[in-house]
Amino acid sequence: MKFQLIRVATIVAFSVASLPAANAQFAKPEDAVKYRQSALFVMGNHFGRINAVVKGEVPFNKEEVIKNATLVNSMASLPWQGFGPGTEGGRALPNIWTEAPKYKSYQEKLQASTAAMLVAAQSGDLENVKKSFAAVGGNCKACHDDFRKK
Ligand code: ASC
Repeated sequence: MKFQLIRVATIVAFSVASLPAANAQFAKPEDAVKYRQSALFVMGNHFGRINAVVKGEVPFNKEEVIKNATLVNSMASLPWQGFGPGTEGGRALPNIWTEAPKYKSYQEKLQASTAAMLVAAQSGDLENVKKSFAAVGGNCKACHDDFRKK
């Protein structure tokens, strides 16, 4: 009986330890949805601040753009852990889970482009910033078109 219990406890412990990290980090699926929406919101907000510079609404200040590009680049790695198994909902289309490799490739493209935007910001050349900004925006849009509810 005691041996049985230890066996069960061991199996449970190992099963929990091998759960995907995304599940371990959120108490309930709604928390994962909230997390990913929050991360995307913060990313969008800082991207929007660069947009204002690109559109000429706000004067180009290299240090400010570097700050915002750094934040966009950091945030770009976060939302995806909020799309774990069993977290369907919000504006997420079901193909996020059925076309996982494609979804992942979009994430990677986005992250490559946000890293390039940061490099562009550091160059201090507004034309570089504009080009790299457009590339990031294109990646945001491509993913929204294919994976976000209209
Ligand atoms: C933004 C923002 C997005 C993207 C997207 C680009 O500023 O919040 O989600 O740009 O609209 O097409």
